[in-house]
Amino acid sequence: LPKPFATADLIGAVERLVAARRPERSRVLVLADDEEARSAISHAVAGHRVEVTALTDPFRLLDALAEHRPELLVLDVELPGPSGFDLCRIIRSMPEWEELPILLITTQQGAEFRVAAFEAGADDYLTRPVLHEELVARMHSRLERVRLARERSERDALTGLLLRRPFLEALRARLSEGRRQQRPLALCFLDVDHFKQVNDTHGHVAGDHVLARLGRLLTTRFRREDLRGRWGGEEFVVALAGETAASAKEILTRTAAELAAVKFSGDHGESFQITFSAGIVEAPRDGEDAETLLREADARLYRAKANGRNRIEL
Ligand code: GH3
Ligand code: MG
Ligand code: MG
Ligand code: MG
Repeated sequence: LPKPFATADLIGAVERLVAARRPERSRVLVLADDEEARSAISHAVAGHRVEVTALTDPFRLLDALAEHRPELLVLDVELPGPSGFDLCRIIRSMPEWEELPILLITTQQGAEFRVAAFEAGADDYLTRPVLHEELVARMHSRLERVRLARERSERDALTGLLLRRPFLEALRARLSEGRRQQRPLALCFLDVDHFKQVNDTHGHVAGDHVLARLGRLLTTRFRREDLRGRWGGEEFVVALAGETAASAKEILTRTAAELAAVKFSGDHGESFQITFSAGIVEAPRDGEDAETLLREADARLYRAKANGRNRIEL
């Protein structure tokens, strides 16, 4: 179970919780040749955690996409030179921007226009005069979809935990936050014991079940702001900001006991139990950067295996 907070830790914990939940600002690129459209958009999104970059020159669009990497493009259809439709088609033909949501703004009405807009690859459109509330609502629904898709792409389907790369990125951010606040961070490296044998004896389906269950335990038995990842196969990583290696060991020992009590069932109806081994390191004591810490945690995990498995080494 998550360890109870001392009163003195409570405020810091709440602050970290809020920081962890606060979504980043979404990046929106707007291409419109009239000041009215651009300022309407900037006004409409003010205070909505959206970062707007406005552009007037259609010939600068591709450079601006590369530079700002927006999560949504708002495109004026009536432009001097290439129309919004043309630009839409060009962007859609580039693999890099295949999935970028495009919202068209136009003065044209009618079914013929709407068909042409979607055929050019737009996701949505608005007719002028633009209603601010409607613009914000449409932008946010697109951005929310983008955010959810990105979150899903960062997670492993079987366990729901972070994949290696997103875990590493988040870990680096936590480490530098820890350095600023002069707080420790515990990093645990886990590996299921004799997992090859689990697969061979009880079948792959049962093996997958074990991994999913362990993923769930790691998700529910740690604080929401702790980071958990599936490093690969049957290897997992957990980072606990503000914890020492010793306090992380207490938490992980409870998780190990809980896992050991689970009765899994194999291919032939037989039941079996599993254990894991782990190595734990503490920043900054054992290292400052992610690579050093992971290497040392892995070395301690290796020692746990050599010392008989079902063990946690500091
Ligand atoms: P040790 O106690 O030393 O860690 O032994 P082990 O058998 O757990 O280690 P080993 O690295 O030899 O075997 C890991 C096995 O994990 C081999 C691989 O087939 C299996 N594995 C990796 N990913 C998955 C998966 O997604 N599902 C299942 N069912 N098995 C997996
Ligand atoms: Mg115009
Ligand atoms: Mg392994
Ligand atoms: Mg193993």
